Amino acid sequence: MIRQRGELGMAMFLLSEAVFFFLLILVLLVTFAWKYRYREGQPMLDAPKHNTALELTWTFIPTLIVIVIFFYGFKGYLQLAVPPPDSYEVDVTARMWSYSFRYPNGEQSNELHIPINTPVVFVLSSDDVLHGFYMPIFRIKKDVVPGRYNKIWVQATMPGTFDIFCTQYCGQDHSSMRNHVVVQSRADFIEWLGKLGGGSLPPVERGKYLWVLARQSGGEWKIVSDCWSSDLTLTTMESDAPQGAAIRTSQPRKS
Ligand SMILES: [Cu+2]
Repeated sequence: MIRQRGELGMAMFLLSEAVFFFLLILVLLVTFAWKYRYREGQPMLDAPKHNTALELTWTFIPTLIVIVIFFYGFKGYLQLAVPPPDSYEVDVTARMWSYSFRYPNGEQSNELHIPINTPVVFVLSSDDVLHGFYMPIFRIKKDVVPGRYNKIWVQATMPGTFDIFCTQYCGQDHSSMRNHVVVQSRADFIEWLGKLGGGSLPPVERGKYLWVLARQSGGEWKIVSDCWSSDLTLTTMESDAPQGAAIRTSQPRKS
């Protein structure tokens, strides 16, 4: 997620915190080094060996602080890990050394396009080895592991074209395994999706694909709204689900 506001505040907080503790530790270090420096003729005193009150204090207070930090961290982790239920779903397939993207209407592209202000969940799979799906602009990175589906989601808040990288060394052309994500308005996105039109598959294959898609999703298949899909076939296959909601589930999974 792009959070422009708040990011500067967070950076200032971290910086001031770092400066505060740096100065505190430095001043205490110099002060005590000076105060307890070696002096000729001064008798050596016994150092204190045990202080229950002190030890309880420095155990419990940090424990409480760590619990609070964990609570906020876990909240953030859950937000990152669990996509909103109405997310738009894009399948990302990684292979040596490129990405391809498949949208809920079955269309496929080599460049990623997503609509703005919409939660988009990426279902990651690999055709061969381990890759790392990384979009620095959204501060998200997730491994693409052969034999399993990983998920990561974003909600873009500004339009533009941004980088996608692979972060796992996946062979000879790993460094050229780069791509782009184009964030565009919903209208532009739908227009672009429509232009992929008829798609990458020949008609017979496409029919088969749509049939499998509808069969696999069974009763679970909820939506296909006109505004999201250039694909009327799927909409008419729909039986009792409400019309006009966003697309939920999508692609037939490789078995
Ligand atoms: Cu890779």
